[in-house]
Amino acid sequence: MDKLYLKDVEIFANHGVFKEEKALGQKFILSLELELNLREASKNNDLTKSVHYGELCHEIEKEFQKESYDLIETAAEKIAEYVLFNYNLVKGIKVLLKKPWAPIGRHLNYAAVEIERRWNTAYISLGSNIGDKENNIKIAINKLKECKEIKVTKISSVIETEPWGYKEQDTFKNAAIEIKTILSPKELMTRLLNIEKDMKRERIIKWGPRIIDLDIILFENIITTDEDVTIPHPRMEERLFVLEPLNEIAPNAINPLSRKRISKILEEQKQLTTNN
Ligand code: PH2
Ligand code: MG
Ligand code: MG
Repeated sequence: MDKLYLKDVEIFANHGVFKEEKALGQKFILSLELELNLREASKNNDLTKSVHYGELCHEIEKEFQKESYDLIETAAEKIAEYVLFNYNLVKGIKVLLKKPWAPIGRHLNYAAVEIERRWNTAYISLGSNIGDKENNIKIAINKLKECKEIKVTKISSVIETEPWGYKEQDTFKNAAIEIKTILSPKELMTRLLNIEKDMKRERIIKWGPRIIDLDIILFENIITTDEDVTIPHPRMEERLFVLEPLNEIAPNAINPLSRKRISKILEEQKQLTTNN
């Protein structure tokens, strides 16, 4: 991806753990690396298809001075969020924040942090088999839309499915959505669990009846080994109720473990079910 840089911008601000730093302020040196596609801007000589680096420079200075944080980590995070929330064309950002006058009683060139944040693509499967099932799915999607760190970019239709795993329960409604998020997989998982809790989800029987279930199926091409957040979803390839809606919105997405496209996985799974 193309890059746009602001390098070594000097900004006077009051971030620091020590009260003197908050009172007196000091010099910071901020460098940004924006990830965005510059092709359209360059081909048509069109600034509206890029980021005006002059404006950006003034905007981030204002943002950087608006509040005083203890940590340069926090100050850098706020700048990354500001750019990702306010500049639509920017897909990702690297922020390098240096503090050359860090008052630590030693000479040093600078103390610094560097962070990288971006809008990642993830696919979420939704299911409900209690109450107004379709409406529960709608409510969950609306709650996701309310998070500013999440953009819902595609929504499948809602399909009715037979219960899988634990059969003695009502039929399900299932759907899938595509999101763009700046959250980590773990943070996203926490948001999903909070929405389930908000909607009074109870966990009684494994694979049993539920008001709402929100599962991360894919997150970019990440493969986790984490016990709490297993990505890709370990049973995604066996479940038509996941594959059918997902295939509607992302037939070409790839399971990084099997390296197969969703359309292919669905076709194979359908074959298996009809043969058995
Ligand atoms: N969810 C389960 C278990 N079984 N069956 C259907 N049809 N749809 C689901 O969403 C579902 C299920 C556990 O997450
Ligand atoms: Mg589930
Ligand atoms: Mg779940």
